[in-house]
Amino acid sequence: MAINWFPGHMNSAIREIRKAMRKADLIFEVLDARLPDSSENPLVASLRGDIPCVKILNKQDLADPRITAAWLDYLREKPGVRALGHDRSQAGPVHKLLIEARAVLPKANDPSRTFTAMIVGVPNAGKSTLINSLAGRSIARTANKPAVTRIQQRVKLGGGFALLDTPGILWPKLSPPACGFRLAISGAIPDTAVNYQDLAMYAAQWLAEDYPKALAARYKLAELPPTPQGIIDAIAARRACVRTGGLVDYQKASELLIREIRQGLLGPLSFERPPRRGHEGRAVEDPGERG
Ligand SMILES: Nc1nc2c(ncn2[C@@H]2O[C@H](COP(=O)(O)OP(=O)(O)OP(=O)(O)O)[C@@H](O)[C@H]2O)c(=O)[nH]1
Ligand SMILES: [Mg+2]
Repeated sequence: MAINWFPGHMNSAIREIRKAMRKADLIFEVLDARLPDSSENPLVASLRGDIPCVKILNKQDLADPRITAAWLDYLREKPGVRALGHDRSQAGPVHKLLIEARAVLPKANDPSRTFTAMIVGVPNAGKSTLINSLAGRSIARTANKPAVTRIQQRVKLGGGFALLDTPGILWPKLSPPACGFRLAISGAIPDTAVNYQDLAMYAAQWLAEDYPKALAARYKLAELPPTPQGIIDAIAARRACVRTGGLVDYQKASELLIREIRQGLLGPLSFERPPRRGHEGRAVEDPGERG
């Protein structure tokens, strides 16, 4: 079943973002490095017009570094786009992000100006954590669940910058369905709006195709069962997700698999790959190296 989550507060958050964007000098668009395509909100592109934008592939510690590098190459080919990888271990006020920001700002060296950089992205992408890293202190509230920031918060940095934290926003229809599944597995959609058993089936299929060795190693499976259902059964057996009477506890096994993916316990994983350019410049599927 397709996943969608567009609660009322998001509509008002979008209205506020639209209003504040008129005064922004720069957008930091926080994408999840594991899913740079699915976490790219189409509303941001339509709202920002020609305001300079730096795309930040955040949580790169959880993503496959080879694929993140390929995404960065792919994004940098787009006209006017700057892109860089980031994760929360990189702290401090004098930061490569601000160097990137200056590079895209006209009049960046005008000492009389304070530039406002607006930070936007899907829920739980790490926007508030990024603000805290840039500020070098804990100003914005963060937590490992979606929709923590509910109102905009302006934070003044030294060096001519102010940052505007914003609530995470999604869009009304998450399509294709894989986009909704990837966002949900990443943690951008709250537990109450997802069915963990559906997520686990999707994840088992994806991991068997893209990361069979990591999957087999984590759950000590000598051989991977040929179906997603078989994989969940095998994980359940390994981790004692069994009810009295020997019935498989699918909910428990599904939650365990999704939680361990989110925590990076299967190793760094990328949920999607950039399209590769074919001879005529058309995007073709990148078979890449899998395993
Ligand atoms: N592994 C990892 N986790 C991160 C990183 N950045 C943030 N997080 C974690 O992701 C969770 C969400 O971080 P927040 O900064 O609250 O995310 P947000 O985008 O502000 O979320 P909303 O305000 O709900 O939209 C927290 O548990 C952070 O510690 C990162 O680079 N790597
Ligand atoms: Mg936040």
